[in-house]
Amino acid sequence: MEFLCSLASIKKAKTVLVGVPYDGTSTFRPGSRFAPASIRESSYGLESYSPYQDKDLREIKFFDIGDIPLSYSDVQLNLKIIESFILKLILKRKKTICIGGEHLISYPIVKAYKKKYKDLVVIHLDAHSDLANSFRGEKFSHATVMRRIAELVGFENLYQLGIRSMVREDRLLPKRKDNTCMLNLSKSEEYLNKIKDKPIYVSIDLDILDPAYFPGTGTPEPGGVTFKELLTFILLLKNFHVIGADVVELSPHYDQSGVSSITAASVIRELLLSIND
Ligand SMILES: [Mn+2]
Repeated sequence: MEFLCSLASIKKAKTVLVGVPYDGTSTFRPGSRFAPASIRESSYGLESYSPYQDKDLREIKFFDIGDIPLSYSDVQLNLKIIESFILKLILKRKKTICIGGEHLISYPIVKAYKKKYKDLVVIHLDAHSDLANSFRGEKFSHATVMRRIAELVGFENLYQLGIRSMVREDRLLPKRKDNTCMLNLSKSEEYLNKIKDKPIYVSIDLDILDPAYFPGTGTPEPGGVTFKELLTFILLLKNFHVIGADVVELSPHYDQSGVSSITAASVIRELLLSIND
């Protein structure tokens, strides 16, 4: 099953939706590997028209390519598979929106983008800073992913929004005082205006949302933003040069109501409509 209103082929698509069903390093509560299928299914409960943007999915050209075939046991192998899959799409001049999976998937994706865009900037929305140098002995984990990404693009090119779970030492890392908006999304516009001439990659960990709106996730954290606050951020993106994005960390089975999957599908609909041009 493909996402609502996907084109039948990749040829004319500007944006490609890619499922990355990997949760191999999830420590607390795994299950995000089930997110891509759940989001696609939930997309059929939505209308294709967005009243927020006065745009319709039928008016834009995107293609849902399905899931990347992955191994479940070998982290490094999976990172390589994801990177080369995404790089091929970038070289075909496609934007990608990847559906996780856990947050570690952002690392190989950003690595692929960095090969084409030397001045790449990453905007990271999350409840968690994900800045640990290693986590339970592992360098590559959902809890270290932004540290690895910062090493790739430079701390000065990593902006973080909505962070409300971290260790004090994270604040001492380079540029964290200037480039981190704690607790909410209030600095979105300020940050975007600083980087308006640069290619921007956006990584959205859905646990930025308050668990009241989004309980279906592995590491829920109280005190989050509302869906409308996240939407305001997504709508801003249409004025900037966003070259790719990911939406990660839905674990559908922790929300029996199914609202979390529908929320994730809504976020993807709005992202598709906002960044497709
Ligand atoms: Mn998180």
